[in-house]
Amino acid sequence: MKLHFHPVSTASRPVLLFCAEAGIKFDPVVVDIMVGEHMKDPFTKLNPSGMIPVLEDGDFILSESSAIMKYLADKTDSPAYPKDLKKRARVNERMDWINTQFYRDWAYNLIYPQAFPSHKRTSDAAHSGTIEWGKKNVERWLAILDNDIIGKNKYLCGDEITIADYFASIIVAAGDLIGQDLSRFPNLARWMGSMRALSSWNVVNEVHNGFAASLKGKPFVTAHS
Ligand SMILES: N[C@@H](CCC(=O)N[C@@H](CS)C(=O)NCC(=O)O)C(=O)O
Repeated sequence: MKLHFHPVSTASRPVLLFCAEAGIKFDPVVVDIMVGEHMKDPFTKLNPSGMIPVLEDGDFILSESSAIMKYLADKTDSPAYPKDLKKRARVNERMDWINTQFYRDWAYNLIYPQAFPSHKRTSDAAHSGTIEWGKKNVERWLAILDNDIIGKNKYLCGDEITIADYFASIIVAAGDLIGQDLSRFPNLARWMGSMRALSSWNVVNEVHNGFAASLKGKPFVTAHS
C-alpha cells in the first residue's frame, strides 16, 4: 500500500496520525506540492483533482482524506471506526461537520488567506471581507465544537478515540499558523491537549510546527481577537 502525501498538508496529516497511532504500515510517497508535482502527470493520473492525500492499494486508488481513513480503518478492523450502526453514524456525522461547516470557515476563510500568499484575494476589500466572514462564523463553530460536540466527553464521539478525533484535531491545529488561542473553549482545549499528547503527534506535525513557528508574532486576525 502506498500513501501519496506531503508532511505539511492538513489533509494528509490526519491519515498519517491515524496510521502512526494504529500501526498501519504503508510505503510513503512524498508529493512535492511546493513545486507543483501534484498538478502534473503522473500524479494527476491518480487524482485528476491534483490533491493529496491519495492511497494506492494495489490497483485500487482512493482520494479524500476522510474516505481514506474509513477505508484503512475497515481494512485493519480498527476499533477507531466502530461497526455499531449508530456509533458509526456519529463518527461520520462529526467528520462531515468538521470537513464542511468548520473547515471551510476555519481554514479557507480565516487561516489560509492570512498564512498562504496564494490565498490572497484580488483586492484588499475582498481579502479582509473573507477573513472577517471566516472569523464571525468560526466564533460560532468553535463554541458549538466546545459545548455541543465535545462537551464533557473525552473525545468527539464519546469516551473512546475514533478516526473523527484524528481527523478533527489536525484541522483544529491549523489554527497554530495564526496563533489561535483556544483557552476560552475549555472542552476544546482539554481535548486538543489529549490529542497533542499522543505519542505520534509531534513526529506527524513536525513540519507544520516549524511552519507555525516561522509565522509566530505576525499580526494575524484570530477568532475573538
Ligand atoms: N477534500 C480533500 C482536500 C485535499 C487537499 O486540500 N489537499 C491539499 C493539501 S492539504 C492539496 O493537495 N493542495 C494542492 C493545491 O491546492 O494545489 C481531502 O480531504 O483529501
